[in-house]
Amino acid sequence: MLEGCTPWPQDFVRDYLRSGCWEARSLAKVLEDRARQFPRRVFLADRDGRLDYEEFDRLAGRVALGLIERGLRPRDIVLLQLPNIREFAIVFFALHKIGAVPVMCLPAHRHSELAHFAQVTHATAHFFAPGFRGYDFLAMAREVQAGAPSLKLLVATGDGAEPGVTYLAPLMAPASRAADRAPAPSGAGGDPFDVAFMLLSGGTTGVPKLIPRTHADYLYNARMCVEALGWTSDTVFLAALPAAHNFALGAPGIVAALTVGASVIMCPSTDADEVFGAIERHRATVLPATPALIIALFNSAQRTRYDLSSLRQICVGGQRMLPELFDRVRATFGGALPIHAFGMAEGLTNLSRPGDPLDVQRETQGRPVSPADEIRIVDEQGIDVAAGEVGELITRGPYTIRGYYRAAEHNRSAFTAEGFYRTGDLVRLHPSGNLIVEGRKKDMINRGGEKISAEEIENLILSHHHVRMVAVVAMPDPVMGERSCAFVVPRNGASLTLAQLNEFLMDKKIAKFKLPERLEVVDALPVTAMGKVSKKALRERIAAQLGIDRRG
Ligand code: OOB
Repeated sequence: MLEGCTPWPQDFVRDYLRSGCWEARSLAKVLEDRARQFPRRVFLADRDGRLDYEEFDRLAGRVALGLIERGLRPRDIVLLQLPNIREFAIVFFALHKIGAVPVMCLPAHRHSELAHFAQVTHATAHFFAPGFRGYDFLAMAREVQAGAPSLKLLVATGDGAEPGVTYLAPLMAPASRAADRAPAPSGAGGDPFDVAFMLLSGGTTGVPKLIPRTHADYLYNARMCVEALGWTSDTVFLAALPAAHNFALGAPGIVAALTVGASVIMCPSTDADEVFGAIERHRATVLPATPALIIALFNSAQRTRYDLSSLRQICVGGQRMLPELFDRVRATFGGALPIHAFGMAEGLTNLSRPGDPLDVQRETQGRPVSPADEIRIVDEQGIDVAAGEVGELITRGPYTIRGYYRAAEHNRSAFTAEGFYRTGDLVRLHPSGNLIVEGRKKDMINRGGEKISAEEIENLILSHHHVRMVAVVAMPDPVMGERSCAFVVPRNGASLTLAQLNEFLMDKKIAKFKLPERLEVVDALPVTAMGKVSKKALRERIAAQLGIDRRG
């Protein structure tokens, strides 16, 4: 396995191979197989049209050849930062044909995150869409490159003549018939049991952690999602949430669709009109969404203008879907079934099952997709709680990582000695065998499914010279579930406003969703009996304060 990763122990490897969880096939190989099996079936559609499996595979092959010509090599690590457009999937599979390893960056990431990923991985290339949402990604890419000498290649979507930039459009164009007949690099470049790509952790630490996922583990994860949800080659999956996120990428997502020869619609925006329009135009059957997105879609005046009757399943995850929201989804989207998706980039995916009794589907966050997933619910001492009691969910299995990339020290606390991943989620086992998420231990803000590490933002705020102490906590929000609130103790006599604080944080060039949305300036922070800052007391204080603000 790639240096810096933690392999599964040999006896587990043998078990996962023997039981058929892991197959010796890479992502590129699965694509090539599907292209042979379903050449004329649509794999991918977006605003620019449709690509069948064969065409798509050919395009990915051409791009792979072009990238090899420009110096990309097997096992190179690259930053993939593309929105939900066809190029996202084409480049993703082109990289797999080469055997290169993408880091799945979000379009929301900025210099600070990208520079960190480049520095940790020694990435050799950065893929981006120059003008996406009016932001100058090229300027950012150049700035990141200036500080990260390993980044030799900048690759932009479209066409252009900027010096030092490779453009994708010419790589996708047929060079000549002969070139297309030349053997495109095949999946041979990717060892099925080695790292295929790196996802990013929601984050509880000072800097985001990288999550190495192998071909075999991810394909198994995706296949089990397909099985749990009963997808077939007729499934039409609409990716409107960022495709680089595990939820839309494979759990269940684009890679899950690929395993059964289904179709994927790439939708670059979560704007209600765009999402509804894409559902209607492509007769989408499955929509993954966060509760925040579902609420925004409900609230859109446009909803009744579109024909949404093709929808069969609405997978809701990233945050807990309350039973009331489940009911509204059922009542509103003409017969589509809400599915709870309680997953994590580290691996474990829990889904509710269409065949379960309705009250179980409504009230629980589903159960693991694989019988080989081991889950335990433990107390502070690591001892299993009594059936039905709340405790921390810990897990290991054939698609849950054994360690973050190059993070030996953090891994010692994030995993148990037996290799269980400590999810930080507080759950309870329902008599049906499904899980109910009751809360979490980890120090993170879950803003509409986007995760913000309190520690990361606190460290940045502490570098402001007006700040003596800080604690960032979640405050309740009816749409986003949570938003972040910073409690600041200023230095003697200093003052600070939210606008000043956020201007300071924007200078640090971080993703915008991480900015605090409220600032409370206080004289002191409450502490626990152990002398630690009591975030619980702060969460309660801000929740009470918001209750007062909203009422009056
Ligand atoms: C998904 O993945 P991540 O890595 O962004 O975040 C994982 C964390 C979980 O540990 C949990 O705290 C929370 O997000 N979460 C949920 C949830 N789904 C995720 N909490 C309550 N209910 C749910 N349904 O968010 C993710 C990955 C794959 C599929 C779906 C979500």
